[in-house]
Amino acid sequence: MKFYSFWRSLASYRVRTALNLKGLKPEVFDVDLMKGKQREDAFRAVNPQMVLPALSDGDGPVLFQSLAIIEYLDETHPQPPLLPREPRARARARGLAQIVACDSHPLLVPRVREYMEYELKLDEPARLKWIHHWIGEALKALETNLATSRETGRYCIGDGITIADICLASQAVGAGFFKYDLKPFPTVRRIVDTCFQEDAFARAHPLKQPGAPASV
Ligand SMILES: N[C@@H](CCC(=O)N[C@@H](CS)C(=O)NCC(=O)O)C(=O)O
Repeated sequence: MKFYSFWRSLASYRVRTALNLKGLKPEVFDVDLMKGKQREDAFRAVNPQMVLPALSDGDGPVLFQSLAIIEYLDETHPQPPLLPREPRARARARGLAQIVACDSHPLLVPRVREYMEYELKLDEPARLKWIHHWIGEALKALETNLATSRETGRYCIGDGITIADICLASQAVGAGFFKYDLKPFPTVRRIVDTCFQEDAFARAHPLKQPGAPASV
């Protein structure tokens, strides 16, 4: 397997966690988002969307989009499962994951931040206001769901790690990157702290990757 990623990429962090949980060790190719390497021809040939992560498995087509890649890994390496078996619980796991990966994170990615800066000419406080707003909207939705659902356990769904926990951890790390305070979200914090105690999450953490700074 070839895994195209970058230490700071939250979507790569999601896939890296899933790879660790499955005990998979792909060859890692670093694409430096801070140097704009995702837009160079070499990576454009891998993923025409010019975003991370991407994964190639053998000689099959390159896979893209973190949730699609995680579900592929789950289907091809079923243990440990990253989706609950029961259909309603599966839908809830996917729904929680999508709050992060489809509704919040896409509003903060480099190309959106760059568009705000260079096209819309928004200054840094305005850009940060946007980022904090959308991080907070997702966290409020996640906290309310997790705190009020009887299905919430040690993790988002019962006592087993799912795709929802992988995404929740990436939301928390992203909040940290942008200095967004998690104090008002006790259930989110409890679950994320539990995840971080797991080796698969700890080893996948963006700041533990080669080339990452000690803090951001
Ligand atoms: N929805 C995508 C997100 C892809 C994405 O935007 N990735 C970011 C890094 S986390 C990226 O490569 N951005 C490059 C850019 O915005 O130019 C997924 O979950 O895989």
